[in-house]
Amino acid sequence: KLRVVSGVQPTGYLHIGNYLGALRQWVLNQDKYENLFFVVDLHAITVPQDPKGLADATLSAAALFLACGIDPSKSTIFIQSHVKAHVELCWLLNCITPMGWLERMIQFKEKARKQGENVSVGLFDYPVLMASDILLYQADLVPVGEDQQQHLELVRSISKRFNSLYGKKKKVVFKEPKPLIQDSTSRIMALDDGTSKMSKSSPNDNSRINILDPPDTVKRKIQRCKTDSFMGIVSDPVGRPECTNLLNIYAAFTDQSLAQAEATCREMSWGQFKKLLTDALIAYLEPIQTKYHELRKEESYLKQVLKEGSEYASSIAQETIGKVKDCMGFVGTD
Ligand code: AQP
Repeated sequence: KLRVVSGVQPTGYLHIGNYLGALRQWVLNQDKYENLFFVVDLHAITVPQDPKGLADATLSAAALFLACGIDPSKSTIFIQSHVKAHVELCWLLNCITPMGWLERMIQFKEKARKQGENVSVGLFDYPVLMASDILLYQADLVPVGEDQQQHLELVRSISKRFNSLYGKKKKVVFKEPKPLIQDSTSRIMALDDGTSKMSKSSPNDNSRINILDPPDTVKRKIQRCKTDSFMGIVSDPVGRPECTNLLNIYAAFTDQSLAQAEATCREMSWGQFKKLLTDALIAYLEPIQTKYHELRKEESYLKQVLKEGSEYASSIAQETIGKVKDCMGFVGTD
């Protein structure tokens, strides 16, 4: 089986965009690939995090992996910082990655512009840590949305560069991972602006539906979300981005195509459609939330899954680290 690695940052609590764009697809592909899914807490601290908030968001994300249907007997689940090799490989790769490659990263430029002088070295180095996450496990495929494609290209370049610098007698050290392109309809936009991505770190909690939002909160957020003054509920990405996004969400949570959802909702008023959407979301999220709260009440099972996951991941990672250090000329301990 091809190996897939993917992660989620505990920069907040997971929302329905994370669910549709990542978790749901992970679950659907669980039998097809060999999977390693992790909560990338080391990535999260590239922007400031409150320590208590980070710990809770990390465990919450891991519990949601399970609650949403990741089966630990099929997929490996762990917390990134529990496998020390991520940091170790990151340093080794830092030393072969030209600064100019990182300076070209659009996401860094955008985030750095917002943060001004306080931007950290860690944020600049984010793509090299991502390269470590992937190359450590010799991943074949990495699920990426549009915004991560440039990073994955960089990971491939780092892999090539390392192989050409240190690969012995044409033997490659790292695989060159390929993108597993995500369906573009799974890109979910914010509730307060249909042209920007729903995001867990946005300061406005009303801009997203969190997977863990109780029914009343879902209802209130949908009631208040941005709409438009056109008649009918139809998809029109350019002219009616908010309407298109909400229709897309409705289609996804009722397991229909966009065209099917449009056929049902075309003649509806906003009031009728919002009621339908609210009910669909609440019904879909309810069993996930029940499972989640069970897992968080008694955390020993969750912690055991994470411990076993990190042990298994470490065993693969150590093999790669051993090879890499050997190629680079480090003296071993035995
Ligand atoms: N709005 C979205 N629609 C579809 N998929 C999304 N993902 C994120 N937002 C959406 C997917 O979720 C996975 C985890 O992403 P991440 O934690 O690495 O960070 P992100 O992509 O930057 O997600 P957020 O929620 O926007 O977090 P912040 O606010 O911290 O930047 C990825 O597979 C991503 O594609």
